[in-house]
Amino acid sequence: MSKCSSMSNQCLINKAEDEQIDLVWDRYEKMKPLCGFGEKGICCRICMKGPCRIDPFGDGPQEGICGANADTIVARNLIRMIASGTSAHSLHGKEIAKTLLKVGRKTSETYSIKDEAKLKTVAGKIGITTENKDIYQIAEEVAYKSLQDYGRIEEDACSWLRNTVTPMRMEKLQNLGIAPNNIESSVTDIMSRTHVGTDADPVNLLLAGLRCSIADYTGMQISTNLSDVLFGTPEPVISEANLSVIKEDAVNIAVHGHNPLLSEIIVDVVDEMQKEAIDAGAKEGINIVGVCCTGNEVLLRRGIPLASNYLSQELTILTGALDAMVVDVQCIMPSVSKIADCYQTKLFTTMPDAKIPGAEHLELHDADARDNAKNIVRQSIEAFKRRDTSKILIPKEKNKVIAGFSPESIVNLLGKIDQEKPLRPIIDNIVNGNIRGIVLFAGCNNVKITQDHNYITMAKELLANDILILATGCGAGAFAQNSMMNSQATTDYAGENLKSVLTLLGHEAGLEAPLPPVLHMGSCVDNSRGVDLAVSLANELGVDLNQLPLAASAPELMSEKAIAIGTWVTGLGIPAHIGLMPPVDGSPLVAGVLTSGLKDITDGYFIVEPDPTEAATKLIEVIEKKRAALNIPSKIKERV
Ligand code: NFS
Ligand code: SF4
Repeated sequence: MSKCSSMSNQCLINKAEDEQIDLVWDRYEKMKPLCGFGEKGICCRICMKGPCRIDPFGDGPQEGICGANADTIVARNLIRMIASGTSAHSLHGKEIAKTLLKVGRKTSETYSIKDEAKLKTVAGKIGITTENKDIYQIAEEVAYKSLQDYGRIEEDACSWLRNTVTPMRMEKLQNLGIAPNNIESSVTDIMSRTHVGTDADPVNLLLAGLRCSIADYTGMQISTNLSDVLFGTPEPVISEANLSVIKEDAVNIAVHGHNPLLSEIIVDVVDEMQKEAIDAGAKEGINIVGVCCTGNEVLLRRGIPLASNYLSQELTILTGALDAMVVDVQCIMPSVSKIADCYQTKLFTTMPDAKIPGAEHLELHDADARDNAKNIVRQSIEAFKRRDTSKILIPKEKNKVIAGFSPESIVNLLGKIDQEKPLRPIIDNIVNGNIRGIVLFAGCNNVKITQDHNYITMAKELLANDILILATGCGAGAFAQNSMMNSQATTDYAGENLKSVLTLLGHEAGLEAPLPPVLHMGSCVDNSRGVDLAVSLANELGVDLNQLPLAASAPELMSEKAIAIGTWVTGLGIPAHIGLMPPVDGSPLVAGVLTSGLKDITDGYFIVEPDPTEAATKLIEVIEKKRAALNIPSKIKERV
C-alpha cells in the first residue's frame, strides 16, 4: 500500500493514470480545441431553422437565419444562463421552505426547528408578527410567506428582497424595474422572451437578466435563512479540510451536492450506527466527509470535515477508501458513477430531479428519511468490507479550518467588545484604515485554471494589503484546503494592520488566537450572509452598498449559478471580479454593458481579469477609490 505525502493531489492524478481512469483534466484535454463559437456566445440553438453561428472575424454570416445578430444571440444565451442559475438556487430554497411549512403544520416526521430565535428574527424581517403565536404558527406563516415569493400575483417586490437590502438600494432596484415580485416568473419571463422571434433588443434582454438575478439573490436569502431555522445558525467551529480527512480505518461516506435536507439526516443517523461499523472492522467507525456546498453546509453546522471542492470531487473516490458518495443536487460530475465502479464505492442519488445512470437511487422523503439514511449507511459498511486495501492512497496533509462565520456569529463575537454596537469595531477599523476593505470570494473551480490557484494568489495579495476576506462555496473550499482559514494564516499572510486587528478581536472575543483572515460564511447560497453583513455595515454608516469599500470575486467560476450570483452582485452596486471571460465577448455591446455600462445603471460592474495578481491590484484600486469617495483616510502605503 502506498501513501501520498505530497502537498498536492497530484499523486492521485498519477494513480488515475496508472489505473487508466479518465479524470476531468483528461476529458478537458480530449475536448480541445473547445468550440470558439460557443466560447464567444455566438452560436444559437434556439430554433430548428438553425443552429446558427455568427462569424467572429466578419467574413461569414453576421446574422442568424432569422436575422438575429451577435448582440441578440449573446444576450439571449447569457440570460438563459442566469435563468438556470436562478432556478437552481431558488428551487433549493423552495424545498427548504416547503419543509419548514410541514414542520409548522406538525406534519413532518423528520425535521424540527433548531433555531427558534432565528425563526423570530426572520419573521420580523419579512413582516410577520410573533406576539401570541406559538413557534409552529410562526414557522407556518414564515414558510407560507416565503413560498409566496415564488408565485406572488401582486406587483410589490418579494418579501425576501424588500428588507434585506439597504433602503436606498431597494429604491434603486424599484426605479429600474428590476425588483422582482415573483422568483419563478422572473425565470419564465426569460424563457419566454428568449423564444425565437420575441425580444431582440440586447439591452432589454440584459435588464431581464438583471431582474432575474435579483430573484436569484432573493431565493438565496430564503435558502440560507430557513436552513438556519431548521438546522441551526452557524457558530465558529474547528474542523479540517483536504482529501486527508478520508480515514483508512473508517467507513467513509461523502455527502456531496447542495441541499442540507439530506446530509443533516445522514449525520444524525451515523451516531446510532457506529457500532455496526466497528464490528465490521472499521476501527474508527463511520466518518462523514463533505464535498462542494453540501460539504460546506455540514462543515459550518456540524463541524464535518471538508474533503474537496468541485474540481477534485473525483479524487475522493480515487483514494480507494471512500465507501459511499451520497449526492443530492447540482455540481455533481456524472463521471463519479463510472469511477465509483472501479472501486467498492457505492454511489447514491437521492433527489427525484437528479438521477445518474449507474447510481442507486434512494429518495429521502420526509416520512422515511431516517430509514433510508440508515439503509445508505448500512450499504456503505458493506462496501467497506469489499475494499481492496492495495488500492488505497490517501494524501496526508491536514489543514485546520475555523469555519462558521455567519453574521450572527460575528455579531456575537464582536458583542463581547461592544455590546451596544457590535459592528462598531469593524467599522472603526475600516474607517481608521486598519481594514482597508472587504472582498467576498465566491464561486467554483474551473478545469481551465489550476485548481485553487487564483483564489490563493489573490487572497495573499489582498491580505498583505490589509483587506479582510469572506468566502463561500468552492472558494471557501479552496481556502480551507490551503490552510488559509486558521489563526496561523493571519500570522502568515495578513498585513501588519489587519493582523493587529484580527489578533485583538480574536483575544477580546475570548479566542486565544487571532481570527482567521478568511472567514468561511458557508455554501454558495450563503452569499446572502455576505450581503447581510454588508447591509448592516452600510445601514450603520447611512450609506448604500455601492459606497462601501467592498468587492466580490469569482476567480475560477464555472457554473450558471456563478453567473447569476455575479450579476446580482453588480445589481446590488458591488463590483464583481471574474477570472474568466463568460461567453459574451462575441458581442462587444453586451461585454461593454457588463463591464462599464452597468455602472451608470446600478453602480456595479464586472471586472474581467484572468491574471490573479493583476486582479488583486484592480480590486485594491477599487477599494481605495471607494475609501477616497467616502473620505476615509488611507494610512497605508501608497501603492495605487
Ligand atoms: Ni457554487 Fe456550490 Fe462549487 Fe460552483 Fe458548484 S459547488 S453552489 S456552483 S462548483 S461554487
Ligand atoms: Fe438561428 Fe434565429 Fe433560430 Fe437562433 S433563433 S437558431 S439565430 S434562426
